[in-house]
Amino acid sequence: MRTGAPRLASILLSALASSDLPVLIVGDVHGDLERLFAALKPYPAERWHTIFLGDLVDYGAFGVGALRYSRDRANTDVILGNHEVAMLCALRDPSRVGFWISVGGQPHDLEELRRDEPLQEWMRERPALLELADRSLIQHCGNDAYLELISIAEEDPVAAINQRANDLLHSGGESLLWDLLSSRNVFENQSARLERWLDLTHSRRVVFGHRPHRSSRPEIYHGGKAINFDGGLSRSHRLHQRGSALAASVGPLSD
Ligand SMILES: [Mn+2]
Repeated sequence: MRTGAPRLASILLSALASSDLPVLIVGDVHGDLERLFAALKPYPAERWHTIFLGDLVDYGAFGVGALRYSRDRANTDVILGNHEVAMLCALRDPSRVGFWISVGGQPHDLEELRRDEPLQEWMRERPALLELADRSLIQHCGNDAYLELISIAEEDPVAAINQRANDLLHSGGESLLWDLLSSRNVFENQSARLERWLDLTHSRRVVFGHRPHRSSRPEIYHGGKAINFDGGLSRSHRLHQRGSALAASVGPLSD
């Protein structure tokens, strides 16, 4: 039975991070609201701590809609993907719009974002990394490129990386962040790098999206130490595979 003090602590924690709820992970949405809603149907917001892995925008027509939905959903965290960074870069610097369109940017979404300054600021405040109480580390890309944002001797590398990413988004440094967050996924093939990253961040596993896998469930590597939840949800993504399973991108994070 719980005593008073831990119960109070748990109430405080859940107010901060919905930590009493089971975790639901949502991989890259890329503007496909219809498939997102279908995938979320079995998971009511009030019963899950939902975590979006970033890349809600680009390719599909409803990028800003997906951002607003994730922002407003109860008990939800949203982390930063490389496509949010590219969109913020295009927003600030018109010379970058062409590049952003070449990676799936939707001009109508940019205009919508331009009219919504609170949404812009909310995007800039998204963390690059999220640590859960069970020592799961949540991030967009399946690689350790985030390390290039800090000196390796940081006592709390996750906090330092988030701070540096936040600084870059507030000081015109989106290009650097785009380069790092666009690095390809390596954890599935490079277990030594995965182990080093887990060690450095004091994590037991890492959860990411970024590059569509081809399984009907989230793809699990190295005995569960790395899990990819990008199941190619968006029908507009250049790597979308017809008939890709909703459950490949959206599902509970097991214990
Ligand atoms: Mn990505």
